[in-house]
Amino acid sequence: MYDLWYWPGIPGRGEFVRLALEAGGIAYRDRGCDEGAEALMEDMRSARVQPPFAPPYLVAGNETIAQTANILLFLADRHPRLAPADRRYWVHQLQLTIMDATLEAHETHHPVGAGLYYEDQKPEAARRAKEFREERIPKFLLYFERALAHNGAWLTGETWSYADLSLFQLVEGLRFAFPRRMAMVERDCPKLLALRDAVAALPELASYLASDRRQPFSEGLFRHYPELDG
Ligand SMILES: N[C@@H](CCC(=O)N[C@@H](CS)C(=O)NCC(=O)O)C(=O)O
Repeated sequence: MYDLWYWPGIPGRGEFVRLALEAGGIAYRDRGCDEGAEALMEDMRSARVQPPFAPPYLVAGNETIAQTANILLFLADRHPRLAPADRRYWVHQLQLTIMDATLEAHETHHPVGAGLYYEDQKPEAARRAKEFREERIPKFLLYFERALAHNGAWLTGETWSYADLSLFQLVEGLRFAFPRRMAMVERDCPKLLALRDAVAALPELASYLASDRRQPFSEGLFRHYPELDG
């Protein structure tokens, strides 16, 4: 049994871990969602030999593992279904790239400081978002499209790995935040869209995706400010 700690009420980076746990049929407790933000902050303050810097983090017995891509790598070591052993570094490489894209998406609305309000950095956000949607979204998505062209329906070929699940979540987040731009870019990414649809249709995820445990987008990493889209 694992304990996942992440902020309640938003999918955020916790969702990349949740999707892997859910699709892998791995038992876990969603402690932040179940017990709230106060409990999360209290747990963060507790004395640990290997403290996490920020959520999400996973507690597995005596070990606490943080950094989203690191958590997924850790899980795949213990649950081989999550990534083929002979392509573990490829899957990790993809995951790190997905996390880069995710951070850049966050920086479109918080380009100056994560601790400041969006309202205090709107001109910088407008500049940053323009570059992100015109240059970076196509560059990231066409990279994944190219990766799929060399591998097949999934990023490792025959079946899904945790990177496919995370890529689904990235597309969902970008669609939420930048619907107008995504409608344009998606035309050039048929394989990526097929992967997105295949993850959405996975029997392993059906009950989770239909449940209220799946947090809707709102605040957090992916935010929809119409003035930042276009
Ligand atoms: N690189 C880390 C980033 C972790 C992170 O920034 N977590 C956010 C929530 S999504 C947070 O609560 N950060 C607090 C902080 O940076 O002070 C990861 O991929 O897990």
